[in-house]
Amino acid sequence: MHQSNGKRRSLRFFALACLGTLSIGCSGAGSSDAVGTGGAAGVGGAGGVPAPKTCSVSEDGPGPDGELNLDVEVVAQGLEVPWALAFLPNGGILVTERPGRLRLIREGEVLPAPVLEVDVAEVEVFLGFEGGLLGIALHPAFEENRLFYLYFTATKADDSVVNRIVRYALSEDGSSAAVDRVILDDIPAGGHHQGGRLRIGPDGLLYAGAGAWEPWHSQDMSILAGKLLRMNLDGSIPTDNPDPESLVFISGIRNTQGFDWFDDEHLLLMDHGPSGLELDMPNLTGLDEFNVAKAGDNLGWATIWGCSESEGMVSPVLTWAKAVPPSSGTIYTGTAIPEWTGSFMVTTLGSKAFADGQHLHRIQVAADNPYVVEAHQVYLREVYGRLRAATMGPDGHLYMTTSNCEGRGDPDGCPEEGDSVLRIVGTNGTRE
Ligand SMILES: [Ca+2]
Repeated sequence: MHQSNGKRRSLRFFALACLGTLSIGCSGAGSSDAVGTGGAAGVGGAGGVPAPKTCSVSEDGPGPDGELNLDVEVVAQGLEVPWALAFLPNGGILVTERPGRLRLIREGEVLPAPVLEVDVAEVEVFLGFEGGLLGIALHPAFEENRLFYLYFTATKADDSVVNRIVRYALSEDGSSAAVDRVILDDIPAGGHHQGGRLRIGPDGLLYAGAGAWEPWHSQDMSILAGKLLRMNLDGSIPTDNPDPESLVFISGIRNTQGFDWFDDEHLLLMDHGPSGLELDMPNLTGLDEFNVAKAGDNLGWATIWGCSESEGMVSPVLTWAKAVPPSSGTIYTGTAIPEWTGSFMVTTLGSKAFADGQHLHRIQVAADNPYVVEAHQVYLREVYGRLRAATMGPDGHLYMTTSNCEGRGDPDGCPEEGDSVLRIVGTNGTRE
């Protein structure tokens, strides 16, 4: 912990004041860090999208159940903590397994030999290590150059633990891959909160969610942890980044594993709320976040959380009193479930103690304003356990992975068939 005792006391007082109400617009009075009158989300509004200063708290569990019965298919099984998916032009699916293996799924079969084994860090830590082989993204010109990116946690020669983005070239038959180059190294890492999601944005650039193990990292703009990073495809800094000398695109993040683009300007971005222990406030839990964020926004961690506000920081649009730990998030672009088209679909990682935090969450924002949540619903509550990846497939269906073989939610939670890749292909009427 790198904060002074004085700072810690201030944060503790703030948290108690805020949790005492858990209400919309908890203003953070009592904290020297928060002014309660700042713009919060109100600093937005460019591009014709108004940005209201609203933040709502789902007080009573994760939300209402969705009304549709879903047709869910098992695409593949026998995996160990599959973290991210990438769809190859020939129909194959690359899937990362957190212990360090890249696997190829072909016609429903996971090929026995990994495409690649990555030497990932192993760290002994309370509740288990969250690092390993995490995100994957194909280069936009993959069909020509066979390049793809991986994000993983590595131990360096001096025993420090970092997150790293490396670019690889996939062999023609997809059975192996070779290092092309290191794209970004030395993202500070720890036991938890690795971030790890990689995506190519609508601008064709590479975005990486980097989590913060040390809370203070998120507000230090010279540190890559606790940020959404934006980089050219070779890892260099885009000249139109908010700071043209920095990869930081959005700051004040605790641990994002899921984000997508509402339009060219606005990202929908999930962040994890506090566990409390990291700020010496064991009762400060829950408050996972759905944010709308633009280039240069500061999402507030570890100065504000929940609906509290502070000048120059952007509060979430929706947060939950009880933990709904979000992993991936993707906008449903398919038409098989027309009611979902345009919705932000979020997989969540509840533990056994918060089992209704294990589900697929649908967040519907207004078609002309992402800051307005029109509805949010819970699907597949406690059906498949912990859900990790959420990715739209080229077939227009939503693919997900389970994450039950990591022992985090339930040491006995790993089924005989291991973790799975699932896809939702349609609906089968409505709930009774
Ligand atoms: Ca936040």
